[in-house]
Amino acid sequence: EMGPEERAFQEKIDAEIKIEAKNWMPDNYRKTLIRQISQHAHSEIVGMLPEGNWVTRAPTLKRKLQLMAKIQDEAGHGLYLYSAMETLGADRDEEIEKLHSGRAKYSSIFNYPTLNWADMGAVGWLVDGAAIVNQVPLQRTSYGPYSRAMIRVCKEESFHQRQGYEILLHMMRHGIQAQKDMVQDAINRLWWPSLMMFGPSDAESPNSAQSMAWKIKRHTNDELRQRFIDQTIPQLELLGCSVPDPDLKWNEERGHYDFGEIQWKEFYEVLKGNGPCNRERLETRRNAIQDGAWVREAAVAHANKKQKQQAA
Ligand code: FAQ
Repeated sequence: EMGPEERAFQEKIDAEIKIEAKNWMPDNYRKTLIRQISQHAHSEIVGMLPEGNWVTRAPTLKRKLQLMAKIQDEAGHGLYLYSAMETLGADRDEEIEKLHSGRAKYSSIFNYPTLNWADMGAVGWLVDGAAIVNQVPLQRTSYGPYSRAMIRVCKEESFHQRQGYEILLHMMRHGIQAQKDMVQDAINRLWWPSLMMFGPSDAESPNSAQSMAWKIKRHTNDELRQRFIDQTIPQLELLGCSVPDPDLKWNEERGHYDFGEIQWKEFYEVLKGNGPCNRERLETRRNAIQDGAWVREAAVAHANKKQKQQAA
């Protein structure tokens, strides 16, 4: 049974009026948003690591600059999202501590290794591609600060997606056979994990129904996964590559691609911390925080000194 405050809140949602930080909101709406936005922020930050792996080995100066720019964009997205999360009263240090102690989730995709240069293309094309399909509707999410953050983030993600695709197209059009093989190998390894980014199937998604009613999510996990596949396969064909799915087939009647069964056992293992790189990713993040402690201390000391000088 809804109280009068909650009824007024739901009416606003139904009328597509954004909820702002200082507005009344149900506790669970706040909690759900803190959960989703913090996981999203952690994903952006941990998501820098698989690509960071290739900065020193990018094949040309231009590729290296592009890659560094992309990784810096992801850092920006993370900081932007942590700020959106703080508007809900969550504490950034606490949430980051949950990540470092393995109590917070981040996207499963970043627990897979990046083994060859074509992975930088495939991450941009598939991972940022999946991120865009998920995030374009989030520009209309009901919480104002999150929706506005998504507008800028989506613009940058579409640049990332194109730079990734261009890496692969270049290797396929101008590469030697070994380089073409690297492209196919990267797609083989990253295809299924990219589909898992959209989360469990609708029947197994505990949060979807309430998040849809609150318009935090605007489409279900399965709807977005299908949209991603439908728009990605023509791009795959232009590359002249294939995906490791013998069941992938255009279904004329549905007007969508049919596809094979996702290995959900693998997905849940990765969520439990048992993916190929989970431990390495968290260790890298913990070390980064420790190694950067002196910078934060110096910044605070400098700010204090400035303040004293101004007071004098
Ligand atoms: N990995 O009930 P649902 C990027 C969890 S893009 C790990 O369906 P929900 C850009 C889920 O949290 C990636 N965990 O949950 C980039 C829940 O756990 P909880 C980040 C997953 O929230 C590119 C449980 O399973 N994007 O970073 C995953 O309604 C390249 C049950 O699931 C976002 O976060 C998964 N794949 O729907 C950066 C987008 N899927 O908390 C660098 C915003 C599900 O109950 C380089 N988030 N779980 O314990 C969302 O849209 C939603 O949170 C979903 C999940 C769709 C991810």
